[in-house]
Amino acid sequence: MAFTRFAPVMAIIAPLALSACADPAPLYVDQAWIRLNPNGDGPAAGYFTVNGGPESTKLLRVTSEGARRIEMHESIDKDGVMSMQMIDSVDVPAKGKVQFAPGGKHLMIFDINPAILESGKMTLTMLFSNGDRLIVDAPIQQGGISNGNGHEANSGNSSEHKGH
Ligand SMILES: [Cu+2]
Repeated sequence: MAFTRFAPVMAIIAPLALSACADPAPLYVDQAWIRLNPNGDGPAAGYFTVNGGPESTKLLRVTSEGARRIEMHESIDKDGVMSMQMIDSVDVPAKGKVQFAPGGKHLMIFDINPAILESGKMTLTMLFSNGDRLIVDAPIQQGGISNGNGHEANSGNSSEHKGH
């Protein structure tokens, strides 16, 4: 009796295991984080690494319910003067790595929802030209200045002090 019950289950598991072995590494995003603007209300910056899948694709857009607007930018050093320009899309080569990092490509994140700031992380949705839609949680880091940073930072500090 037991054998006849288990037999159909085994038949289902075997093909799944085979196809998992044959799959190459998929497109994925890691090392995502957000740095708040040290100047209080200015836009925050977002950084992450895109790891290319078996085929090349393009990152088209990053969105979040936690912010009003997100743009992709690239910092450029022109004769020693740093500036940045908006970029429409970013090529992600097959099996390649594309880094959004300080001093280079980055997200500019405008008007983060205060509830998201409190939660300490923001969920980003990344749309690619191959139809992939990746959802990534990015921890939010303060901009490196702990004082005079607006009420969100202050309320965070006071709740910490309650613990003492
Ligand atoms: Cu920018």
